[in-house]
Amino acid sequence: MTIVITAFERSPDGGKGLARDMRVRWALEEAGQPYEVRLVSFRAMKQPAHLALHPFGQIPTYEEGDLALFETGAIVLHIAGRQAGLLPGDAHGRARAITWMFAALNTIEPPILELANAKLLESDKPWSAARLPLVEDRVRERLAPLAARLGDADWLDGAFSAGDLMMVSVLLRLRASGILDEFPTLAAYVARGEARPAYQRAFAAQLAVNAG
Ligand code: GTB
Repeated sequence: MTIVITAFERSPDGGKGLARDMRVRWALEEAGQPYEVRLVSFRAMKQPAHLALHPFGQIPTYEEGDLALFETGAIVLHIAGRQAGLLPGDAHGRARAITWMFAALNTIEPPILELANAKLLESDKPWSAARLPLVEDRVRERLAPLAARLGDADWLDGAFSAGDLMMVSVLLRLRASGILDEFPTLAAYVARGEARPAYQRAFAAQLAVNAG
């Protein structure tokens, strides 16, 4: 059954891997699953055909036969559950890897998104300069315990898992802010994720869309 995902026809980052189709592409590459990509414009994302797949009119979506999914957490979990390599074989290890996926999405990503929004949407507000350091500190408050838990390990809980895939995907967005470099072990962790051949293939594929 062919897997079809959606991605931006023209990504605002020009294909630097920051849009959320990247984490789905990466998971599919790690799982060795071929897939096709349907590109959608910002306008098309809000039309009924796409809204039937994604109630919030966003990318990415995932279709496989009569299954249609949205939300990258659910999509990556679905992919990881069907192939070896992204989730450990033992039940406890599997549950811990899924816990890290949730930690990435529920604990680490929100302050990072808040920072992105503060820079993107609020920079013209008179209070922006006063607020920004507070938002940056909220990110640091999450990264410090994450770095402490990672320690000098390569991955969060033994072998690379979907938990690492999601965590690296979330942390990547911080690079431009300089905050990631304040935590050298996390910067190295992200670089390890990016160095994986599956990541490289996914990155090249989404860059090709935007370069074309
Ligand atoms: N919780 C959902 C998930 O994880 O799947 C969030 C999906 C989401 O935010 N999708 C964004 C979207 O479709 C694209 S990734 N936005 C359009 C809309 O809401 O109308 C967010 C994103 C976009 C661009 C960059 N960039 O260029 O740097 C980074 C991240």
